[in-house]
Amino acid sequence: MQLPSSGAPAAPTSPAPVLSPEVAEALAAGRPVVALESTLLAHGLPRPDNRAAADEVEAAVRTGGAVPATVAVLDGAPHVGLTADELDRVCADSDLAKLAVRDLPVALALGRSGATTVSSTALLAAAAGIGVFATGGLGGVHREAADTFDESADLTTLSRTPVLVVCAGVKSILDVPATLERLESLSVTVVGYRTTTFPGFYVADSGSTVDWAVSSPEEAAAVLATRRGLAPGGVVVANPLPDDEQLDPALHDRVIADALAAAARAGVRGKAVTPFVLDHLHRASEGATLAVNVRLVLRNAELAGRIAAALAGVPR
Ligand code: PSU
Ligand code: MN
Repeated sequence: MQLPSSGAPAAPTSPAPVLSPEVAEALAAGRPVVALESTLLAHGLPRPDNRAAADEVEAAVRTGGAVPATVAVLDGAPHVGLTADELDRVCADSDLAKLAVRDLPVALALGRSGATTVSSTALLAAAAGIGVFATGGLGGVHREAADTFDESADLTTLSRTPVLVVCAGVKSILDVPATLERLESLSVTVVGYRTTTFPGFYVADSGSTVDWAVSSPEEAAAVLATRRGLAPGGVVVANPLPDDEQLDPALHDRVIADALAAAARAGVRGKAVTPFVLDHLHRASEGATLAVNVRLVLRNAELAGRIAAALAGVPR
């Protein structure tokens, strides 16, 4: 299939992101690069296991045929592509801030450090000219949103940022149908990977469906390239775990209900909710949710690598 131009349209930010040497070289040569977020490492996975996961996720991008570029803010500088020492720092620091787009100006202006969420990673990836990005699950509409108004800035950012995000749907601690409705209102393109069943993060089926499926990395790349020519905003590629790799759905429903009740009892609010609930799940399931979480991120990273390779026109 002949794809339209593979380079990302310029979406410069000031200050410009600091690129690692490998990422700078790959981008200059037009080779495929995949952005990775750091919030899932710093706030979604427990220390010290998160450090090994960081390497595994980067290796999965390479298996897919692209160069990994983990994104974070270090001492006020936005970094796209981290060295091993920088990954050590992001994974070890228990005080690292969680930075969505609205937090970036403060961290950059005041010389602070932080992990980037889907929203801020998407912004910085686009600024660096990277079109493809992998995460675990998108943020979205929280189950109590009718009372709390808690909806992740991931959604509004994807409505204006020209990136393709590979994810296992949205985190199943959220209100999945409401999140899909918001993605529709925000005109974010959503496709399933080889299925119209919308995944439920830890489980293969969220109970919701999407209208479209792509059947190959080339088709996903063509959708992104076409979106860029049409309208601002991004593409979500929802990549479910295979049935035999998902969390047992009965265990899933039980531990999620417990974790949400614990968050409510503890009075956890705002951006602390997602890390609190993920941590509770990892402990309540004796590591089962953690293993599945890492597995789905690895699968998404590899698929993102293949999509980035297709976008760059690299034959595989
Ligand atoms: N995917 C994971 N684990 C995570 C996240 C995604 O497997 O921890 C993070 C992402 O960084 C996402 C954030 O942007 O959770 C959403 O947080 P909030 O609900 O506060 O917007
Ligand atoms: Mn929130």
